[in-house]
Amino acid sequence: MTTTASKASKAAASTYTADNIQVLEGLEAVRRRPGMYIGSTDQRGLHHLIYEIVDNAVDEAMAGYCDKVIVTIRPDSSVEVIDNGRGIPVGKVAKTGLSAVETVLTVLHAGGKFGGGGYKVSGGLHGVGASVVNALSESMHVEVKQDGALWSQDYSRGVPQNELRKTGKVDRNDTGTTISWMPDSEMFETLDYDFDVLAQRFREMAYLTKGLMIQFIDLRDDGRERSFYFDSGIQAFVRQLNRTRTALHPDPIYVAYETEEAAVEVALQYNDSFGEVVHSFANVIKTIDGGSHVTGFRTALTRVLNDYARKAKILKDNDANLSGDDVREGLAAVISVKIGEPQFEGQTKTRLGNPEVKGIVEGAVGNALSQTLEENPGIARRIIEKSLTAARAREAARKARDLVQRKGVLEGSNLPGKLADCSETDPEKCELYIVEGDSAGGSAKAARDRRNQAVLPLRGKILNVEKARLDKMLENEQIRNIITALGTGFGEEYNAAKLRYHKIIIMTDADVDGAHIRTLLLTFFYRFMPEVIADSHLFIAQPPLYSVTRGRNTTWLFDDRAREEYFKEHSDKGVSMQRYKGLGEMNAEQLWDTTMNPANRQLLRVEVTDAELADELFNTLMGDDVAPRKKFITTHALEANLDI
Ligand code: 0RA
Repeated sequence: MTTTASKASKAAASTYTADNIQVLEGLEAVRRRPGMYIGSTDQRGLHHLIYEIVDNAVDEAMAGYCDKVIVTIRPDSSVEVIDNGRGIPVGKVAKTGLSAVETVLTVLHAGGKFGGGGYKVSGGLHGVGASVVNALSESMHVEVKQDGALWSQDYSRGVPQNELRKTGKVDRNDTGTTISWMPDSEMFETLDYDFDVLAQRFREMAYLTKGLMIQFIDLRDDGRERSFYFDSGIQAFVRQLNRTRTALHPDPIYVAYETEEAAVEVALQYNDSFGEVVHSFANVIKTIDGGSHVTGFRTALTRVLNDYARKAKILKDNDANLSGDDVREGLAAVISVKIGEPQFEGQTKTRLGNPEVKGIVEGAVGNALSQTLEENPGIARRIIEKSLTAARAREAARKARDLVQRKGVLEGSNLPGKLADCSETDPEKCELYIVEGDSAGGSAKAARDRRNQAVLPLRGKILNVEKARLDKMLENEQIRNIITALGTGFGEEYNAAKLRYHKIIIMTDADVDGAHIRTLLLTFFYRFMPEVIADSHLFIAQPPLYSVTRGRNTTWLFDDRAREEYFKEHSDKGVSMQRYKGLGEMNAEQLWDTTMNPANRQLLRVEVTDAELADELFNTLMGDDVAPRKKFITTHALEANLDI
């Protein structure tokens, strides 16, 4: 390191000062504790490098100078990011004595920070800047096109290998920056990027930066490519969220407001579902835990809808106000703020702190929304009717809940009659099999280990919970049986400590009906007991699809692929094969051996790794639009992997 450093300093000998030493110390610090700067050195950290560089280009786009970014992963795992912005300035920065290019790429926290205040030059939105990427790269190459010239410079582990020098001529109108780097394999546990994770992030960035085209090219393996461009930005995002639902008004309501301090953009559109989907961002970074911008938005929404409903006499004098929950039922919204110095709070830094943002968003949304309602009384009425229905349903659900609880007290026990419980009482050791149909339920009861395995049979199809209201849902006996068997309550009243079984295993037939019931159950848990999934309590049993018997040996095959492989390896002479369409076709011993015995069985754990994706999936499965639902169920019904 020292040798390379002195080589580099020769180039700028006259300006070799304390600043340069600081630069080297800075880069050294990054290499010593990379996790401090990019979170981790696993795949996430590797992705972080790309985000850092792309963020710079997105800043340039936000400032109005760039409309295209091309990200390429090369076969050797190096990455190239090209933008058509102004190009990092090649001139000297007084404070560092270095070119702006070299400053941005070697000085920690440079980039934006010396460009003055205001949100537009927020720079390195993830906060650490391009110099960190450089420090963690075996090699980096930068090219800048500016004022008709092409400039280039090379680095190794953050240390310049040559001066920034003119290496060619370009058209005067042709400007931009290209940065390519090879991550240092000494620093990272893996150099394997996940195409889907990156593509999802670029899609989000493109939504939040309207007019910016992000092209993503993966040259590894067979090669893949995706381009993201949204002319209408977050309005397109909201349309996408509502794609599988029925909107209550044709166009999203759009709010854009800018002050010296902040830029606010909000798009919202109601649909006829009962859920709420709100995505919030600060400086293009997702704020999963919300924060001051979301609080400001919610306050404005509740206030404006109540004011309008009173003025239009939709709410009568002695009606109670609509609650926040009421006005957010069926809401799809995207909130995006851009500010100079975002403060990210909470353990995972996913909540926006800045208190001044609340008032700015509240004011902006309040004004724009009340104007929209005044100008579109038809839309206003539809939204408020929807909120009123929500308020009434909430009241009905409260009564239904009271009723369920009272009933439990009267009957002396909360447990449903159909439940065959286990004798063990430690929830950690207990399993509940939720089984399709009474006959399969009978087999499962006979097959189980009654010490720790309980069985709850469901009769026929349970109702579609995505389309059903809370109060309707509680009227359904099958659903009530599940809730009471688990003991936790549901929705806001869910109490994890009361869960009676730490493994809840859905066991349905390996046919299309079975897949449908499984989907209904998954939807129920996802919507009303998401904690069960988040805490890894939900599983799917894997009954075999075939048995092949040769003499006295029986082999169980779990899917068609296993069957094909079996017959590739074995001749089919003297073999009899049976297909099991339903659990009921197996006797108790077979069901135990193949599907319930912890020593042999295969369970799939249900996971929701991406809430947005899962939400969309469930809507595709359960939403109003029947066609995509059918398609999904028929093409995926018998796929083994249900991890979502
Ligand atoms: C204007 C000024 C500065 C940098 C940029 C533009 C710029 C940086 C990057 C990084 C990748 N692509 C870019 N395009 C433009 C100097 C630093 C500042 O004041 O922000």
